[in-house]
Amino acid sequence: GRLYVNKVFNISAEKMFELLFTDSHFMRRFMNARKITNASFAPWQSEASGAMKRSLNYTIAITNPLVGKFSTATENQILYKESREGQYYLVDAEVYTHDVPYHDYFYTQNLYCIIRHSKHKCRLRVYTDVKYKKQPWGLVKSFITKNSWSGLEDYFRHLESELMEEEAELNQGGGDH
Ligand code: YK8
Repeated sequence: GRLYVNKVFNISAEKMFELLFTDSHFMRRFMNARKITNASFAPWQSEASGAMKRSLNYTIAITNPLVGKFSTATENQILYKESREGQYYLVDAEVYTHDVPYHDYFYTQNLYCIIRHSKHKCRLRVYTDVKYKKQPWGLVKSFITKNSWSGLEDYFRHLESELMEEEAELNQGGGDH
């Protein structure tokens, strides 16, 4: 896998979780900018195991000329029970793209880790992996992997820069941040 984001933000751990994992204005805006449409968010629900789960459905616009222009996607998120409100959040997000070639062979796993640094600071880490449900032919596999990495790199670079803008907005004006 790859570590796409590893950065300390001037945003509390609680606020970071709210920005990324609730139906926040930030996420709505970011999805708009990424041309992610028809988004539906299920609320977080607790599981017998002590973890929380929710799933999202949306349509993504794809710029890759080898693929159609859109794909529907399902993202299943698990907030691990080891998470501690305000301190430490670990979210496993598995993304299935339903309308791309070889969609039944692979999915993407994004692990988001938010760690409290101090009252108003947290570290965000995002660790990403392309997972295979069945083994495709070698050439196809390298094709899927290469195309996935480039899309993911672009997405997380954009997410990091939007979070930096949000950080600047939240911290301006000398409020209680
Ligand atoms: C989530 C991983 C692969 C997929 C795409 C597939 C190409 C197919 C390869 C062929 C288009 C928001 C990606 C990048 C679409 C976007 C997905 C996003 C960024 C030629 C065989 C959507 C995070 C996420 C996870 C997986 C990404 C897809 O929050 O290349």
